[in-house]
Amino acid sequence: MTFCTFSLLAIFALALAAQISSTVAKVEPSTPEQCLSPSSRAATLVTQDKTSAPSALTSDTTLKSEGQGLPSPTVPEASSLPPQPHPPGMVWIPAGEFDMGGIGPEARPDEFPVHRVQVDGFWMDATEVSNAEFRRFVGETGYVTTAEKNPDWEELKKQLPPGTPKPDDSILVPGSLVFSPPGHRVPLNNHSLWWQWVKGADWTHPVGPHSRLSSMHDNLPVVHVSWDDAVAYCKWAGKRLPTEAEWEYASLGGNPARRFTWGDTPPSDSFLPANLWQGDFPHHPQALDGYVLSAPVDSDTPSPYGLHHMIGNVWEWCSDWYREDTYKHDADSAKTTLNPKGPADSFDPMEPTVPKRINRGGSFLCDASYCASYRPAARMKTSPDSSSIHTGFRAVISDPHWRLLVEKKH
Ligand SMILES: [Ca+2]
Ligand SMILES: [Ca+2]
Repeated sequence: MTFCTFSLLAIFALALAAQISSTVAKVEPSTPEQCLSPSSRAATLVTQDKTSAPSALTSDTTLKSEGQGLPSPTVPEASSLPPQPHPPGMVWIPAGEFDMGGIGPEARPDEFPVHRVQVDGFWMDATEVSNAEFRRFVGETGYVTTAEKNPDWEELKKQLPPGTPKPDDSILVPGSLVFSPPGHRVPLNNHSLWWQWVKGADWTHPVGPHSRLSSMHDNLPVVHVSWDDAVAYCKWAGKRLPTEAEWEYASLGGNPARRFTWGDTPPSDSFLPANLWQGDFPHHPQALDGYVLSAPVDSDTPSPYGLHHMIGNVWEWCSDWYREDTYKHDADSAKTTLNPKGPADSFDPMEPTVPKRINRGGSFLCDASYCASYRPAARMKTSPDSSSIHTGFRAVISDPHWRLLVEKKH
């Protein structure tokens, strides 16, 4: 069975591995099938011994259109939508019920039991939040992202096993996680072989201090944003992050729960339904879909609800805390769970000291040989202070809140 995990603890785990790896033994999941994204900034930094910029990627990766194999868009009839005005850049997700949870051989234990969930209708950003949109937020508010600030050791050590020594001050500097493909085949049970904590990597420097966003990258999804950053953006925009129930329901596009959003056919080198990984993971990217890294936020064929890149491209933050037993409680508590908002706290047995939030949808790094997280039911968990090159977000708003926002603006 596979699991996806991404946390600040794992970032620190990349930071001082040679010195104290024995004190953070929980950080490295043991089976090759696990999705070994570092899910904790704290753990990555306390095991970090190299912080150079990756050499095999640039921020100028060629981007082409894609979308083969997706259903034709069938956006809900105008007559079924709430009255005008509609929020710009958002699509209406009509209220409904669905079976939430894993389907198919790739499903993981934390996706069970499958249970009936009902959600109210809501507006959802048609795309992942772009660099241009995030720049507007930063320009108006002066907001500084987590990756651009010095990590606070007093906060980080709360996520680490007692007695973990403080890393050198040279480690505790602004930075973020960057995918760095090794030059040769590597064992899949050690994510530090393809993830690097890169000093100076942040949303405007996606692969490190020597890369810099320009206007030609405006339409790429913003990355290197922590959950805290995503929530701050949503607050500014008058919106909120989706719950994982809302996210999963919206990804299905009005279809019954299914193994993949497009049906039962797994992605392959000849079937490219989303911006995922092709080639041998992680050392030999082939980008048969046109992209090694992220694609423009609206570059694929939209889903039946008009949503772009729900699957693949970049992971998307959700509002919920992660617990592996969330569904068990939801299934026990009611025949149909109404608008579930997740548990009151977080617990990940893989990293018990690290609280984590949910990410959904998979990214340009997802591959069948690894964690197959390009499924609508796949859950990833990441500490809210972590950021990486393959995680972004999109926002939602209820119709009543949108009406209030319109009133406030007039
Ligand atoms: Ca790709
Ligand atoms: Ca996505």
